[in-house]
Amino acid sequence: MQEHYQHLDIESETQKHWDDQQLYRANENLSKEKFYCLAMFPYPSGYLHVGHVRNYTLSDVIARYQHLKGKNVLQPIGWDAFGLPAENAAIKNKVAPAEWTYKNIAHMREQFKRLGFAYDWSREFTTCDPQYYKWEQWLFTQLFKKGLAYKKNAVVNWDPIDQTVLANEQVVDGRGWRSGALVERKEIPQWFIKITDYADELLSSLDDLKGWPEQVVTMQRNWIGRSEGLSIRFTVANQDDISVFTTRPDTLMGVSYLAIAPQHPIAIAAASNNAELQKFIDECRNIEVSEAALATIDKRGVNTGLTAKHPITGEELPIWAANFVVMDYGSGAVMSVPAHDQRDFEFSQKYQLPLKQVIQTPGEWSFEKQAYTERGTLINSGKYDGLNFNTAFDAISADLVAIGVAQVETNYRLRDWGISRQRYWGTPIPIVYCDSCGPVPVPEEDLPVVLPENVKFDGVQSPLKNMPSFYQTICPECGKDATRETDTFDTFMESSWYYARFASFDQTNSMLDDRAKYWTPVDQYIGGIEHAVMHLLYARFFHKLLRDEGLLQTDEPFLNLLTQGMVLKDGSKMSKSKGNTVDPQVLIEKYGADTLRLFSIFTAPPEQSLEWSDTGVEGAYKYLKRIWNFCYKNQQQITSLNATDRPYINWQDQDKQLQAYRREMYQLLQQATFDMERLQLNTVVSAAMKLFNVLQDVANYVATLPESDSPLQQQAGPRLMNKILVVLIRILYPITPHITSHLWKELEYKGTMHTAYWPKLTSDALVVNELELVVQVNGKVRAQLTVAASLEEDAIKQLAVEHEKVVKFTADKTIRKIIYVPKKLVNIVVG
Ligand code: ANZ
Ligand code: ZN
Repeated sequence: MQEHYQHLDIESETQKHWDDQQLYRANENLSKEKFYCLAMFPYPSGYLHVGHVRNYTLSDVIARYQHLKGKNVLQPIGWDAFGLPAENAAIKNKVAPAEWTYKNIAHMREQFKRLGFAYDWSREFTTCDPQYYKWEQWLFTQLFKKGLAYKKNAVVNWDPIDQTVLANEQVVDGRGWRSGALVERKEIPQWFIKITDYADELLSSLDDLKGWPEQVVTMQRNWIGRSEGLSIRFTVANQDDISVFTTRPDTLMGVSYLAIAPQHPIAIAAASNNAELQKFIDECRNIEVSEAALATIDKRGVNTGLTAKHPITGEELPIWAANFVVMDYGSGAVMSVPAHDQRDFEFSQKYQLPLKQVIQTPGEWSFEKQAYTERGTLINSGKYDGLNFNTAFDAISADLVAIGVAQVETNYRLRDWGISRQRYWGTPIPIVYCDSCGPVPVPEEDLPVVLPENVKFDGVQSPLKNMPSFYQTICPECGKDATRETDTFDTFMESSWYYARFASFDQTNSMLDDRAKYWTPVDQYIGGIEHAVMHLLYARFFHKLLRDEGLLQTDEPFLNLLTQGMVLKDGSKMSKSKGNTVDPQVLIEKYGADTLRLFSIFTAPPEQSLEWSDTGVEGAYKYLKRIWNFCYKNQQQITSLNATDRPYINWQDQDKQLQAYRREMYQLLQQATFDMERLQLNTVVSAAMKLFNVLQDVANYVATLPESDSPLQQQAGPRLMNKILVVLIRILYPITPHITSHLWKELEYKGTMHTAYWPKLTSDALVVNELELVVQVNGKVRAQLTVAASLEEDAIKQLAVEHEKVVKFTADKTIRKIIYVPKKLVNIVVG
């Protein structure tokens, strides 16, 4: 054993051993429980940053821990290779996106290897490989045949100078990033996938995602945005009826006007003899109407001059075209209730439209200032007076349904997923346009439609658009001349199913096979909160599409989700422009991968942001050096102990102080195990650090013990030291796998680190320092719980809640409160 901790030698030697032995190759094994651990795959930007270090270390720690627990673990890695940065680099540096991307991948792969992640490298793939995107194209053609993929007009950002479509990221302050031209909005035909067909299921199966952060579930729920309401028909003299969608039919008697979208057919019809209205409609065409914008835009409108009949009072209500009404939600028309809706209120103030209060306010309410938007008891509503929201909703909808002017309706905020991109560096959309047959999907035997990689950029426009060798083809149905679609897929398509492809990575006959049914769902998924909506929603959607193709058998792709926090420097996000980035490569050289891994795990709980600090990194390095030095000093004693058969020690008969140290070890092990399970990984390191202190205390104490005649007593001290060390090494292994694997070998422990198990708690270990607690549910005793006395309150509560005898009484209830009376009882209050 080397006297000093030589991280570079140790790490390269260990990594070589892993590679040679192919230790992390995964295979299907039905005799073991599987564990699929996955961190969101990286975009090959070209260099490794500290955010990567954190993200992929978290995943690796979990994967290695699950392996120690005896699970059959899969941890793969690949590259999310399509996307705009490659194109921008191509335009700037005159290098083809493919070449740029492959070079970046090669560089980053080496950097990843230096960090010692337990990947099954045999499964590595990149999404720009035709063998990968072929199956995405195939799936698209299946969706097309099922009517789940369709084409319609949609608005894009148009750069009038470069004559090209811009991605949102290429629009800077409303101008094209290269030309500086004011970006226009233009309608062009684009492909969509019907995610709205799955809206209900995407919403309801959120309830099954118990292992997801509540925050992410809520964001998805809001994004899908389900609204239950009523569609009400208003008649308009000499025109078609106008349907409005409302979630507040209880306010029907407070309606003072109708507001319709500027693109509403009635507005367009009315504009033919109303120049002011026509001008307004034209102006609105160029304004973006995002959800967020809607609430805050300056409310504007024009009276159409038409009126609509109130279905109950018969009153004639003015119809206004208004910019706060969007055409593609509900029916593009609103019954406006200024007293109880803020947008309607602002509009009515501006155009002096009447306001009628129909909901009682709790106290005084100044209707000059704002609307009262809470639900409440109805007033000024004739026969409906006195009803509350629910009874009014039911009564009014029953009456309107009875006279045939309304129906109950559900609407979603979620829109169909527009997947066409007018960019080059993406998966070609496998469609051929034929004058006789229309759009024809490319047949399976002609897939993949390969993206030409050797291209030159002339300006920003996709080279495909000027490449007859790509787009000229013949129709697969009638054989006549035809042209290919030159748009490519949104790159969220590739990241929506890669997790499943890792299982069937080398399958050439189908998109997925039975191995995907074995490995999915992913047991632990790890990634940034910035993917809370789009990526995670699209992947959930794809999982259901693949299930409905018969390729998968579960409903959800990711069982547990960990969203790691950001890495900060001096309190702010690291960025090249701020000049506060840290290059992990330099630190790997100087301190080693283990130090970097240890630092990024120890410094903060996984979900919280991590403040980068050079002294922190230095501290992690010192800790590993101290462990190394301890092992070096005691190597002889330990290896000789490990070489002999060791007689059984009855610890009850041993020195009281040694017994106390032994208990401490098991308490720390219990804490570390508990924290590993709940992914509170930073405190696993705290436990390991405390354990190392105990180890040193034991060593010092043993040195003071007098010689004993009993060989067993003589051995007890060293045996305990050895035990603590081998527990410590295994607790640290998932976090710092190189040094621990190396020490395992040097100290001649049985087998290898790879075949070792996570240390078990010995049943007698905590005897003296254990607590017997009573667990109650709603005050009734339901279980007894034995815990280490040192266990923290949170951990105790959690163990109580998870106790099998307790679960029976809480299963279908909500836990309201957990009361802990120290050393006596835990009372779980459910309702
Ligand atoms: C009358 C009313 C009275 C409304 C009231 C609200 C409060 P969510 O929950 O988002 O579904 N609305 C309907 N279609 C619209 C469109 N195309 N553009 C803009 N606004 C639209 O919101 C439903 C409510 O948003 C509907 O209920 C409607 O206004 C408005 F005191 O109807 B409400
Ligand atoms: Zn044809």
